Amino acid sequence: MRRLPIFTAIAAALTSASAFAQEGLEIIGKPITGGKGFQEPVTELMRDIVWLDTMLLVIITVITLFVCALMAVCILRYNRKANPTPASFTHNSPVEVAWTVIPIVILVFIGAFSLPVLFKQQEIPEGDIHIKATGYQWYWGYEYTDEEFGFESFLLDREALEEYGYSQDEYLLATDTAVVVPINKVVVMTVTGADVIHAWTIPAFGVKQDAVPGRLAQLWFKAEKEGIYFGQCSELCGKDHAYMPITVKVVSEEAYAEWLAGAREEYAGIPRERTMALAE
Ligand SMILES: [Cu+2]
Repeated sequence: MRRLPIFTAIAAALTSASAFAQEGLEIIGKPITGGKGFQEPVTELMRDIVWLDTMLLVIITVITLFVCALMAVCILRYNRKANPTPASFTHNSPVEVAWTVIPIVILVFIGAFSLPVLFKQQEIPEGDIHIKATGYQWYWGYEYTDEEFGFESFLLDREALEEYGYSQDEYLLATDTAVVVPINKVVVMTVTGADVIHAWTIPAFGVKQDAVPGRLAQLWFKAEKEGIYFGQCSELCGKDHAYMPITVKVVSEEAYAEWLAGAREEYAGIPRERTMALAE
C-alpha cells in the first residue's frame, strides 16, 4: 500500500504532461532584462494601450518643454539684475483665458482617444470561451465554465521549473498548470476573489482586473499569437502575494481541442486539492 502515493503521483504526472500542450510554444509574455517599454502586444486591446501611451508621451514631452522654456525665460529675463524694476500688474485676461482654455482642449483631446480604449476593454463581447478565475491566498483557481471542469495553478519551485519545460529565468512567473486558450478566439474571463482582493493580469494582453471577494468582474481578450504569457497577482494580498503568478498558453485550435479532451478527463470537475488529499 505504501507504493500507492508514488504510483498515483507518477500517473498524475504522466497524464498532466499530455495535458500541458507546451511543446514548441515560445515564451513571449515575460519581462526582459533592461526592458523599458511594454511587453510585445498580442491583442488589439494592448496595441491600443501602446498607441495611447505613445501619443500621451508626445503630449507630455511638448508640455514639459514648453513649461521649461517659460521658466528659463522668467529666470533669465526677469531676475533682479536684468529687470530691477518689476511690473506691478496683477491681472492679464488674455493670458488667464489661454491657460484655462488650452488645458481644457488638451484634456478633451486626450479623453477623446483614451475613453474609447477604456470602453473597448470594459464592454465585454460575446465570448467563444468562458473561464472563471478565482484568487486565493496564494494561488489561482480556474474553471472552464463551458466545460464544467476546473483546476488550480500553483507557483513552480526552482527545482521543478525544468521538469515543466521552463528555465530558471521563469521562476516567480511559471505555474504548474496553465490557462490554455486557442488563438484568435474571444475569451471572456470572470474574475473574483475567495478571501481577500487579488488582481488577474497578463500584460501582453492588456488586461488587468481586481478579483474582489463577493463580486464578479469580467475581462476579455483575443490573443493573436501562439505562445506562453505570464502575469502576476497585481493586488497586494498578503504574505505570499509575490508567489502566485499566472501562466496563459495560447495554442492552435487543434492543440486546444486536444488539451480540452485531456483536461476534461484529468480535471473532471474534481478540485485538485481533493485529488491530492486522496493520493496521500
Ligand atoms: Cu496578490
